[in-house]
Amino acid sequence: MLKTNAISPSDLERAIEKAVEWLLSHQAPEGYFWAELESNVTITAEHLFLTHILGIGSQELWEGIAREILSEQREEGFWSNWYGGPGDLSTTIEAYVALKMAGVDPESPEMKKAQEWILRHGGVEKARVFTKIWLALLGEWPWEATPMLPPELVILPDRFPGSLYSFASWARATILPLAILRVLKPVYPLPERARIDELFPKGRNKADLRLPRKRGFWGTFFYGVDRALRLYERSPAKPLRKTALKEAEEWILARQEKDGCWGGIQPPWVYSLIALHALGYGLESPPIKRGLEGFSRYSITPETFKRYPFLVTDKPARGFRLQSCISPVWDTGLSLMALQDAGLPQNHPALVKAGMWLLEEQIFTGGDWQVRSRARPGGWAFEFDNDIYPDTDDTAVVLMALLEIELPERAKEFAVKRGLEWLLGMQSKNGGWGAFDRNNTHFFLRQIPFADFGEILDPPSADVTGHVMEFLGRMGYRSGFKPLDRALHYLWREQEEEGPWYGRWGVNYLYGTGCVIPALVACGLPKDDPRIKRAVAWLKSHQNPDGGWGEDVLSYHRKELWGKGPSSSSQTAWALLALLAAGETRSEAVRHGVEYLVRSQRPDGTWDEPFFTGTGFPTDFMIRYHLYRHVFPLMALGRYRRALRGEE
Ligand code: R19
Repeated sequence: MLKTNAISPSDLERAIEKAVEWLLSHQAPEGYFWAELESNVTITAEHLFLTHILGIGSQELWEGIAREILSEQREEGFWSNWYGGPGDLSTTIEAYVALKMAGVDPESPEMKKAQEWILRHGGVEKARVFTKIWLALLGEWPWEATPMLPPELVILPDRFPGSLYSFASWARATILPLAILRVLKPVYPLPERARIDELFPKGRNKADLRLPRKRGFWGTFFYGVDRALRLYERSPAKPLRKTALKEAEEWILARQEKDGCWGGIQPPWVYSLIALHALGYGLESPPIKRGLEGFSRYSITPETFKRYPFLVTDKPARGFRLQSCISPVWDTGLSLMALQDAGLPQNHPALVKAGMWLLEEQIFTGGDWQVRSRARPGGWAFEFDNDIYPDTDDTAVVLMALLEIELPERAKEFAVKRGLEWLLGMQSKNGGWGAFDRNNTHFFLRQIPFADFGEILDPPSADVTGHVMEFLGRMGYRSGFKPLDRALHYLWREQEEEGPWYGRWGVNYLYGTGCVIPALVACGLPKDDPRIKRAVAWLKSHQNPDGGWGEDVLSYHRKELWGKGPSSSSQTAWALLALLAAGETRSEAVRHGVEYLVRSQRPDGTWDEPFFTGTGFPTDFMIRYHLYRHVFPLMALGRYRRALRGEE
């Protein structure tokens, strides 16, 4: 074993103190914590497309967008979906089109390199369905060469397998406006100078217009359904069409949130605006007006830091970029957990202020999750305003964060009671928890031709289940409590042969395992349970020589990369959280991991981490939470110090 200069107790103290100070200096006056949620350039490029479609693009905005997109281009000419990742064809096409529309010279070296890269990788015809839909809107791809999406979906009975509610919350909110667009087929043509003939390898007229065909019974089945829908589309009489379009429109209008967004995320938001516009809603109509205004809180421009000087990011505002989603509730929950682990007293004003803010954010109104669950409302959502879509992950973390803070006793008790009740009512039949819905497990739907990107389902995952169970454990629930026993069974079924758990919303096995082990121990499982030991052994055997842990995004595709990659502060912390929970405080692995964190801390008290360690959808949509590099190391160091003290 490598011998390193051991860090002294005072080094540890100082590291924690500096990290606490840094975090407290980034608290909003209202009490919350908020960091950028970075994704990829498609979100920003699509914003340019939106402004073109609505006719509201300004030269200044488009130049700002172009600057942001260009600054993310890689040497080889492509754009990737995460730091250090491979080029992504659809992302590169969208970036190219946006730049060309913004007026970047197509003969410039940047554009030439991008164009050549796109052609070498198959061009427009190999892009994902979402990209083709954008190009159809811009008149650069035939609407006919996109999958059918019948708006009649909205009138299928809710319990019907394949109805709207069989899809994940984000998928149904996205699919419905797209279904409207798919039948209206509006085109908002590009000016001649911005057209993209140069992105078709065999020329525009020889493009392969066939749908990507999926294998297996359901693949063939849905391919047949698509053919049948095309026949139906040609028939002059579509008795249900008018009703369906009206209902789809109503469905969309009813789901616009207070701040004008849909689902708190960019895809349903832009498509809903375009669909409403295509249905005849003007720019001054309330839904479109509010919808457009809402984007200001999701975008990052030089103005942003005047309004939100506390917003955490390590990227300068070069112009205009858009976040796919925002995470203030999540950031606040995690920050509170970290500050408490670091030993702040429970009546500290920063904790109380943030706790009060979280109490205000609890959602007592209904939402789409009610179609599959009879629970009373009481959850939290990820964003400021996303009341129709609370999620179990945020709810569990917020509840853990609130449990010990000194808040008005009755208010806290009520919040915890209703949060707990909501979580219990959201448990899936298989014992686990999905993020936004219960029993969202109609796996055959993954074979529809539309689904070539991301995830259209929200089945239970080990990481979310871990968070909920850790909360139950902290509440004092133990084996014998039925929901907890069912959840335990679920987790044991999900454990990999080698010991770790898959990370659905974080990269990857380090995240899953970092969520599950603390949960198991919180629920009273013995630390020497052989299954916990197996996970501990796996973690120890994946520690890097520098003492840290890291895991590459490509671990989602390649087993030999599980738990492997350059060390990062958040992933090191996840491994430590698991090891500390498992009673490994005095182990060489923990000591070495803590040293890595202390040594890599910046003089200002925070950490650097370029890696994307958050997951929207494994490899298709990766996210970088700009507080992960800070809150998780602080949690780990705090718990380490507490464990040492506990032993003394
Ligand atoms: C903690 C809390 N999490 C449970 C919430 C994490 C939210 C991550 C941000 C997700 O933002 C999105 C969501 C959806 C999309 C899509 C999309 C893909 C397929 C279909 Br069908 C519809 C939409 C594309 O980008 C997204 C970003 C960790």
